[in-house]
Amino acid sequence: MFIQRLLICAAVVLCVLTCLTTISANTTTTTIRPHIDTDDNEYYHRRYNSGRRNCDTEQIEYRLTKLEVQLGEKSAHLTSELREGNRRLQALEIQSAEVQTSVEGFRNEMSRIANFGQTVPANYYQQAGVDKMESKISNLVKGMQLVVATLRSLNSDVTWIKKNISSITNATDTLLHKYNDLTTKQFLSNSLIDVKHNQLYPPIPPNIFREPDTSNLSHLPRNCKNVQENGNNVSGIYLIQPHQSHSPFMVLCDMDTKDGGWTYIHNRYDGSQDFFNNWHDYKIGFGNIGGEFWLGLEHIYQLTGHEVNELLVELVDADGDKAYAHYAAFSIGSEQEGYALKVLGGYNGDAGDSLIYHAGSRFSTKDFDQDSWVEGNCAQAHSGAWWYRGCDTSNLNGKYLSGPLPDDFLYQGMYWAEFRGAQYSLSQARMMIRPRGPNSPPIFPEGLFSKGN
Ligand SMILES: [Ca+2]
Repeated sequence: MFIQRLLICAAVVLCVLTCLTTISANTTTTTIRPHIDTDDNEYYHRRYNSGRRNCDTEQIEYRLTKLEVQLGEKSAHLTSELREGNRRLQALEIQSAEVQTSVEGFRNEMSRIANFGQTVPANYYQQAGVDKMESKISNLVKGMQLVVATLRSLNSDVTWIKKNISSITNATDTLLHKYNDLTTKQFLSNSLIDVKHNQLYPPIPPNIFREPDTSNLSHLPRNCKNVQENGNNVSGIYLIQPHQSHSPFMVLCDMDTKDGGWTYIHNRYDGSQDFFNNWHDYKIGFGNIGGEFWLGLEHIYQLTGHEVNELLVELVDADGDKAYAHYAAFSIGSEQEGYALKVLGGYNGDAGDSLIYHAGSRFSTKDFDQDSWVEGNCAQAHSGAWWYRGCDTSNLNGKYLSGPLPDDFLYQGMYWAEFRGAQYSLSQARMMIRPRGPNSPPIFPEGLFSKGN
């Protein structure tokens, strides 16, 4: 009996071991293979039918294994579904944002259309098809989407520009602050003129100035008026010596015009003399006293620097028509003062006043720029030498061309703006001076100093 029971237990143990071995092998297979198909069932049935062991646990293990496989399948499927769901969710979020934007644009556009509808005739919508309207609305929504995108971009640009403006404002403030410490271009230009002048003409020490030696004064006339006063009433060339001159020199005197006694300082009538000369020539004078000439700035200063003179300018155009400009007061400064036109006033005449613009200006030549034109040299630009300012309304030492000029010769000729203009070259010009006398016209207009009385 015991042996029989022992054999039964041994058979059961053997059966269990066999089943465990089978389950182990089967589990490995199902883990690798994703599906338990019909062949597998047949395989298990064959193993089950062909086995001589009848064990219920085999079926249980089979079902557990099948459930495990199915569970794995479901898990993999759910994972895949979860990933797909996430992907769709992200896509939906994007689409949602786009739709929201479109809706906003659509609302705005509908509002605009509604407003527009109030202004159109009632039969407008009847005439226009619904499809057409929908198409239009669709296009408008797309347009609005584009506008919204553009606005966002613009907003970004505006932010960037604001930052730049802020930066520029700060930089400008800094520059303005520094600008107060800078000298102006005009100041530098004037300083340069003074430096150039001082290099050419160093200031004279005070102890060099001396009173004229009256004990050794020349008995020569001091000017043409003095010649006339000495009884010479014939126009011509005379030898004179102003008090301020260390040596005598020849001058041309006019004893006929306006009571005579005029000393020529400038004479042109045929273009035989070149007047486009340098500073040294204009200082000491050039040309032929018996023909065309410039008396010289130093001589003019000797004649006018210590007593106020009258100035008479006489002009003749290419047709022989004459005009004159008379100034009751005329005087120029010394070489140290740049031979500036220091005194000028009391104009009368029929040529017009084309010199008063130059009052106070220094004399400039092509090689010595003392004008107030910062960027250039008037003497070079207008082919002359004059009391240029910035630049001129007269240019009597300009080119001798005689008559009307082409456009590119504007300001180039021997011209007097008030008489024939600046695009013209006169045929004759002369400038004469004479010390003021008791019969000279008043320097200032009558009543100028009597207004307060
Ligand atoms: Ca200049």
